[in-house]
Amino acid sequence: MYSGKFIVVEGLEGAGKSSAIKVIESFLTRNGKPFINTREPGGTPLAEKLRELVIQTSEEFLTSEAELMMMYASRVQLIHNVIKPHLEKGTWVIGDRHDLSSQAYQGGGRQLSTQLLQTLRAAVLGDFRPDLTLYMDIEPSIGLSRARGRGELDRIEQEDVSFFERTRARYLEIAKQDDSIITINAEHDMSTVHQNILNQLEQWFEHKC
Ligand code: T5A
Repeated sequence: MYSGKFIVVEGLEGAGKSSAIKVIESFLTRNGKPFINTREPGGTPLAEKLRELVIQTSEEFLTSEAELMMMYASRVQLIHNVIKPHLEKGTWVIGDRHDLSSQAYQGGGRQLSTQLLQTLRAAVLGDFRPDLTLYMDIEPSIGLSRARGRGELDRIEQEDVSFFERTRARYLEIAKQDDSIITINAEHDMSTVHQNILNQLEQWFEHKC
């Protein structure tokens, strides 16, 4: 349908998404594919404002439902104004998180109902999906200790470990049922993780591009 392709990197905090994205960028450059990067929540001026609101700690309690709606408001702005126009003209898009994050964090972590998530996704996204998702799987305590090493924790990162265990369980459950999601063991050392990503990308590219 689109001449560009949409590759998404997903995973818990500290899973190594940023460096995984660099591996994808060099792979696309070597293969002569023009690309842009996006992040969620965020990626447009309005969506970046929503990101600040949803990630920063504030005095007012943010309900799980409002959190979910803000993720989708940000996502639909990004898809409509940035992702689809680029895919249409043949530019590839590398997404730092996308809809799977809502399924895992708000569905698994926050325990919002599957019915609410499915209804919202169908209404807002229709059948728009990434071509490939690399899910960086990591034990929450390892990811969080890496994230802590980077500095102050944001509102969501301050959740207790059981929140991230539920989030991870939902990621794994969905990844098992969807063959456009490839799970990468993110607990290995960086060079092993990067080599695994590269192997998966090469196989996928050979079959789908
Ligand atoms: N969210 C988002 C929702 O709840 N619902 C949604 O729908 C969406 C879209 C977004 C937050 O919003 C939530 C999820 C998040 O809580 P974010 O900034 O996009 O926040 O995401 P974070 O996960 O917080 O980003 P991080 O920067 O923490 O994660 P990364 O990018 O995975 O981690 P990275 O690459 O910076 O690595 C962290 C540290 O670990 C080291 C790195 O050098 C770095 O110091 N590291 C390794 N160390 C050892 N071995 C390895 N293999 C390593 N890989 C990386």
